[in-house]
Amino acid sequence: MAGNDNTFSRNRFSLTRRQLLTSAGGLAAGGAVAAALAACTPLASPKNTAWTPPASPMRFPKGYVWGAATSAYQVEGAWNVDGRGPSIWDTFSRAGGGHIVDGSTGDVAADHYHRWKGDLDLMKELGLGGYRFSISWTRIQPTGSGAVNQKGLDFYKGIIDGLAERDIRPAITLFHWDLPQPLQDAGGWPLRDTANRFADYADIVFGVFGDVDADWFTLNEPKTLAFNGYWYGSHAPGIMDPNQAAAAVHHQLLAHGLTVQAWGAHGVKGRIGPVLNLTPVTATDPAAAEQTKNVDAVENRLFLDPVLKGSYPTDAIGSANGQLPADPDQFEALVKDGDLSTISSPIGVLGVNYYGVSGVDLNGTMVKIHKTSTADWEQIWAPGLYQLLTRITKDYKRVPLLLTENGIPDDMLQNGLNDSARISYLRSHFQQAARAIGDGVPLEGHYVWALLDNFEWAEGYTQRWGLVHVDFGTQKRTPKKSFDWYTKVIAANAVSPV
Ligand code: GCO
Repeated sequence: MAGNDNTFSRNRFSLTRRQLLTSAGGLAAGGAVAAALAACTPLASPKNTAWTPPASPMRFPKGYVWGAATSAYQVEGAWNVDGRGPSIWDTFSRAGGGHIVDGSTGDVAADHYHRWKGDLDLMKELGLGGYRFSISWTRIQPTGSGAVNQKGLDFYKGIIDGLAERDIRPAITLFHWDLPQPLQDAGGWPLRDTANRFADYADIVFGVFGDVDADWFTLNEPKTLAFNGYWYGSHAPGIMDPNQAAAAVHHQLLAHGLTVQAWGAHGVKGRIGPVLNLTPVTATDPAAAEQTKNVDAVENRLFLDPVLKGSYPTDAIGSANGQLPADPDQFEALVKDGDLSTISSPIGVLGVNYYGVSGVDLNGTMVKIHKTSTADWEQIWAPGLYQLLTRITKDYKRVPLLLTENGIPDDMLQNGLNDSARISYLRSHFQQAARAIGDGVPLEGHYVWALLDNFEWAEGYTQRWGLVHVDFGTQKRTPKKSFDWYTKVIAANAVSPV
């Protein structure tokens, strides 16, 4: 396990972390990053940069789902209550050693486990059409296999029924990174059997909730778990091995495919798909085209191609600049006959998490080309959303899209509740979403990350992403200014220019 208390290791796909891993110079490469930052200019196409929003409000199609999202470990707390078993995030956060910047854990988080009724009322007040949450595997199967914990099922039944009473459509994610610890002890996602264990767990959930008309999501951001968890070591389980990361990619995708099949076999209502975080990338130097193509393969096509085309890109894994530096032969050996047809089982919806763009330099390092939010990996560039949505629609078979996450943490310079930076961010991204719909993208909804301030993984409680402020001492909820603004957007089903 890595003892990560330096600034590099906390980032999701930080320029520094990537530089550290891909350059022989290691830490000394910091100077090169600074030089790249100083030298680079955005090369986004004029079509993307020239567009300006119309002076009148942009309207959304009838039935467009305005949502907000959370995930189990980040909000629930109650880590050892009612039979819940330990996940890799309990182990990772409780281990100390600088894994979490403020030394915190998700033991209590936003105490949503005990306060969910009030939180559902807040959603109603906001006017949400959809709420995306995740089910904690270890509440349902405390050890990740075998016995089912009825109290865990009851908790989610309460939420599902509560949403129905308030006329809010559930978007249910089966897995948001909280792998049962016993399964990690057995090898975790680099082990093929974990995909089968996941399919068994999904089978239990579908058996109980098969009549719930929802947008079902298999796994959240398999990329982040594989890379941050098994390559950079900055997230649970804190491993630093690109070969394990590559294996974790394949086995999570296999788990996704098996789950889509289980969903079909149960005749579950609604539709199902994965949630992928995707990132448009741009060369910062005309000579960096190949490197940029490699980074695009690692960041985007490694996930989109198997799910939507039934094949892996050939340029994602290898030793060239910008590639995932795992052994391509070892990776190929993991992919058994039939795996790709399982992974590409037809889906009814694709969840897309959008947090921004990145430049790529000659080293194949992801570098900064736009201002970041308080989260240093998040380069804010709303036209990138349009670029991404139109690209998915053009390059892949047509599938309904939901933006399953999009948001920023509070600006350090703004006092908590007066979050006008979040309003500007959301406005510009809603506008680009409307623009994409106007150009024929089948985008059907937009979930803001997040409903509540919560446990932001390795950043602990130092970044607040919520529409609702949470005082973690008293658990008092206070809507921020963005909450009121979003209420008006939802009521009008339109986003105004100012
Ligand atoms: C992710 C996760 C969320 C994060 C959010 C902000 O996309 O990383 O789905 O759990 O909290 O993205 O980093």
